[in-house]
Amino acid sequence: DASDLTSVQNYIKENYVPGNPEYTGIAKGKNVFVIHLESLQQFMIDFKWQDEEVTPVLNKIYHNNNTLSFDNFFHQVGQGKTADAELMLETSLFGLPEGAAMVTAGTSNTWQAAPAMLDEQGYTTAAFHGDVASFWNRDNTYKKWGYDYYFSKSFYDVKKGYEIGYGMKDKIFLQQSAQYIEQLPQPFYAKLITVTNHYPYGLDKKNQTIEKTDTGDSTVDGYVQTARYLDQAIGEFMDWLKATGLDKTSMIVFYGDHYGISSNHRKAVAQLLGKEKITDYDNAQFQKVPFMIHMAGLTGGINHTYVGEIDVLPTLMNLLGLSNKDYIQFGTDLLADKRDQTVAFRNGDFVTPEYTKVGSTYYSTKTGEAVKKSDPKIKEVLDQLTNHVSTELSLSDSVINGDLLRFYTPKDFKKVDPSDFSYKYSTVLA
Ligand code: GP9
Ligand code: MN
Repeated sequence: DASDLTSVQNYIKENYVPGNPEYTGIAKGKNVFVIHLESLQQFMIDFKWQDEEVTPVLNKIYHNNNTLSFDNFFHQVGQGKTADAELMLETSLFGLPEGAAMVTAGTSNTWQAAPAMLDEQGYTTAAFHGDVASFWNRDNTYKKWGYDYYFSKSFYDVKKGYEIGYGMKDKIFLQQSAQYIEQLPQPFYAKLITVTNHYPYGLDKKNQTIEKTDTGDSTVDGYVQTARYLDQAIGEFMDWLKATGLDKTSMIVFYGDHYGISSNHRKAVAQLLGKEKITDYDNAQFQKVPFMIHMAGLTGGINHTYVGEIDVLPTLMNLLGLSNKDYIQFGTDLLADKRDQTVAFRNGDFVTPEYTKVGSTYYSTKTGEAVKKSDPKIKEVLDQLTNHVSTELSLSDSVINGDLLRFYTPKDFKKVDPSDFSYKYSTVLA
């Protein structure tokens, strides 16, 4: 009930770290693109297979002077995979320990999500995805998050051979999305969800532009091919942004939603990384995904802070000049100076610059060696971190399970009425 909210609010207040003032408002009024890089892991960045970069376009963006890149950014998803990533990015709440909150609570709950906040700032908000509208209950959840538009499969011209796996092939999807983006009143917030680089990483012959890897693990070896295809699709999209001039007026955010290669494929991963084997520690470090913010005029660089998906929304809010002080959010501005660097995984494990927890074992993050809990000083630190993570996760769960945001509306936030939105093709034509 409403009293549960008090413990959440106390926790949020105690742990609150304001956004980095040097970045406050530097993207104010800009268009925002959030580009979802399906299943793309950080190890693909600068990775070479047979002397060729797999993702040359993203590598260039990663090293660009106008890109803030992160090389210790972790995904934090649970069973909800893509849906958990979307939820964290749009609300700074964790996905649930089981199932996908977008499915179980997306329709019924009250949310304070990015689209609704930006709507208040005069933004047009739109999500784009080449799968059916109902997947992960997006059609209902997006209405509750305040998206003005949701362009799903029925908005696209889908010919034979245009689809693979869960939806339209990324190049065709992004090409056709352009016609809608061009019509959005500016400034806009546009989320584009790619899908071709998705398990089991199948791709039609004519789009294969790099050899498969040779680990012999059939679900791993196609990964470089679909990752390359995704990379080319991004390249075409960036060219289009340049041609339209949108590259000058937009902030472009890229993120990998979760691992592409699960821990069932350690032997193959060891081979790809040139390691003898993949330990539990290695597997935890392997959960890094790309996160990059690209904008004309931005002073870029590679930031090594330990961060995760939960931290994206507070970061974007600060860049856009919005304070998150009144909001119930579990993340912290990625760029904040004195931030806590404990990255919680959904199962209660965590990574910090010092320690990595996997199950009941703790490792030194620097060396990968197991840490002995027999030293009482170390034990105290580890217990404290473990408690902190489980408290954070369970408070976030209580927000979603108790639908607690219905009891509290931040000032400046206008409640969302989902009946304001209808994601029908006919209403866009009109
Ligand atoms: C389908 C897609 C896939 O619409 O976004 O979700 P995932 O399987 O990655 O969770
Ligand atoms: Mn996904």
